[in-house]
Formats: sequence, C-alpha cells, structure tokens
Amino acid sequence: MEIQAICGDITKLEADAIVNAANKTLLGGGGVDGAIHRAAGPELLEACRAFHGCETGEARITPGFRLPARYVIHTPGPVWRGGSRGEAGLLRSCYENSLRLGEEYGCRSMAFPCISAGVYGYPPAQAAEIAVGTVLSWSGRCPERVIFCCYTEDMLAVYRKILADRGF
Ligand code: AR6
Repeated sequence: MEIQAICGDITKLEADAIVNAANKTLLGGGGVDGAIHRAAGPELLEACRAFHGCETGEARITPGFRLPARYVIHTPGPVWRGGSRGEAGLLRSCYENSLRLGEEYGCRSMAFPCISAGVYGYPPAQAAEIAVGTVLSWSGRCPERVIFCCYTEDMLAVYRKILADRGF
C-alpha cells in the first residue's frame, strides 16, 4: 500500500473515495463536512437523508455527485471527552469501517481527513497516530493508495513525523 500525507482541500482530490468526518445525523455541518456538502451539491444531502443517521464509529457510502471523487464515505468520529470514554476504539472503528466500505466498492485510492481532530476536539497527534496505525494494520486488498489530506501545515508535520517514525 502506498501512503501519502499532503496538505490541501479534500474536496479537490480525484480519489476513488474521500472520507467525511461527519456527525451522527449525516446531514452536514461545519469543517470538512460542510466543505464536502457544499462542493458535492444538494444531491449529497438527499442521499444522506436516506440513512436516517449513523452511529459513531460506523460508516456509510454515497456517490460523490459534483465532487471529483467517485464516492464519499461518511463516518461520525467520537467527541473527545478526555480519552477514557472509548474514544480511541471508536476512532479506530471509523477508519476500519471506512476501509471496509472502500474495499467493498473497489476503491483503489482513498483520502482521509484527520477525523475528530477539529470541532470534536481529539488531540491532533493522538488522532493522527490512530489514523496511521489503523491504516497500516489494515490487511484488505484495497485500497492501493491512501492519502492523509491535512488542512494545515502543522497537521501535515504531525503526519509526516508519524509516518517517518514507521519507516515511510
Ligand atoms: N479538507 C481536508 N481537511 C479539512 C477540510 C478540508 N476541506 N476542512 C477542515 N479540515 P472537523 P471533526 C480538517 O471539525 O473534528 C462538523 O461540523 C480540520 O482542519 O471537520 O470530526 C461535522 O458535521 C481537522 O483537522 O471534523 C461534525 O459535527 C479535520 O479536518 C463535526 O464537525 C477534522 O475537523 C465533526 O468534527
């Protein structure tokens, strides 16, 4: 598996699937979720309504509509409550369930934002560590390429360090 960390706007990526750091309603919000809904167009909201929500750590897939990405995988991350409320396990589940859906839909490239590290308050270095660790231990056939799409240079530095420590 090829792994890359880049700095940019995930809505611009031509990956087979981009992952959305959603909330449990799946009806949009701020941050990366708002950006994805704005760029994908109103059809995305219509598609999301059909799910009637999603539990934290689970994932749902929709077309990408007006996005360059073929699919959007929506996963509500955990809200950080100090770290002793199962946050790490739930965050790991977000990545695993997203990877599982990506594999089911034959996605060869997938891009992830740093789920829960914005509005949901997960400490960025810990969130990135789980992101990288979970992707690296994924044993599925797909994806062939994973992109960690950071929104700031600071976040990119965090991912680059974690990847370098693991020999990437
Ligand atoms: N491309 C890539 N990354 C981005 C983008 C973008 N366009 N925009 C922001 N980020 P957040 P959360 C980064 O808050 O913490 C929403 O309201 C951002 O810098 O988007 O999981 C939802 O509806 C941060 O590193 O998601 C939920 O209610 C990361 O994406 C809630 O926020 C995640 O930040 C979810 O909070």
